[in-house]
Amino acid sequence: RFTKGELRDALARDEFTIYLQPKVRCSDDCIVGFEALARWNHPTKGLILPGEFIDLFEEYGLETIWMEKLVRLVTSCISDKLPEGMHLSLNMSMSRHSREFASRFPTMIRSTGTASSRIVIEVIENGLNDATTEDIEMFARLRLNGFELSIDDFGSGYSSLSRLVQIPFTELKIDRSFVREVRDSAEARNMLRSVVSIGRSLGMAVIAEGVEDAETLEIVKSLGCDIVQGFVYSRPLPIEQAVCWMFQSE
Ligand code: G
Ligand code: G
Ligand code: MN
Ligand code: NA
Repeated sequence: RFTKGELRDALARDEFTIYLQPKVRCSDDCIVGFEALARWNHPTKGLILPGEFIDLFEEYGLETIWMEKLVRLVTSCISDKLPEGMHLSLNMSMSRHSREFASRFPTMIRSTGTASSRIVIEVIENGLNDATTEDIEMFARLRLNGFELSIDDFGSGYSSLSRLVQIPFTELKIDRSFVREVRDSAEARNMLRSVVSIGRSLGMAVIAEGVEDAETLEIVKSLGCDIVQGFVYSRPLPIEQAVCWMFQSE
């Protein structure tokens, strides 16, 4: 477990970055965008995954510093590295600081010149349990300002289905734990088919995440998923490598 001092110093030394994982459209196998995933290039311990530091940012009051960095990385990636039309997804928690920060997204992004329609804001389903009226209004404002909104890890949390109606999500990401089961379980396939139908009927793009093999890929395609994200296409890669991968797979 890292101390506040360690994380603060690492932020100051700019040791955090993002890796990118492609999102591939099922209908034509085109890359539609990438998800940005936080990574720590530790000087002695090597690459550290967000499970070991993301929650600590919140606990230590360092979240805003990371989010400022994240927005800089995301907007510069969009304008310098990605072809026109491709989007980049970022993850936000539902902590107080992170919600305050997100309410400033529209002004912040406008000043960078990046089109807000190229940014997808992913919120994990479980974070929405205690969403207040103000939170719902904040998401509505983000959507009105052009941002795409994604409900992440859907099916793993306990948010009520009414959240799906109250918040104008444009994308629904089905949790890996369901996707993993579809090859071997008819129940999981039925569940996935139902979730696809819920997402579709609410006008959302449905993403299967955590697809690792060709057989699962065929199944989630046949069940009507719009987009796939998973090791079957690529692991999350450093920015430059992701860009190379993208041009090679054209
Ligand atoms: O990157 P990995 O592949 O290990 O991601 C693990 C988890 O960390 C995912 O659930 C993802 O949503 C979360 N995560 C990754 N990057 C960020 C980030 O920048 N902010 C927040 N809040 N969560 C992130
Ligand atoms: O934000 P979210 O929890 O959706 O973050 C995606 C997480 O899923 C990251 O930790 C990423 O490394 C991981 N991931 C992406 N594709 C796969 C996959 O095909 N298999 C597994 N096991 N994990 C994956
Ligand atoms: Mn995510
Ligand atoms: Na997820």
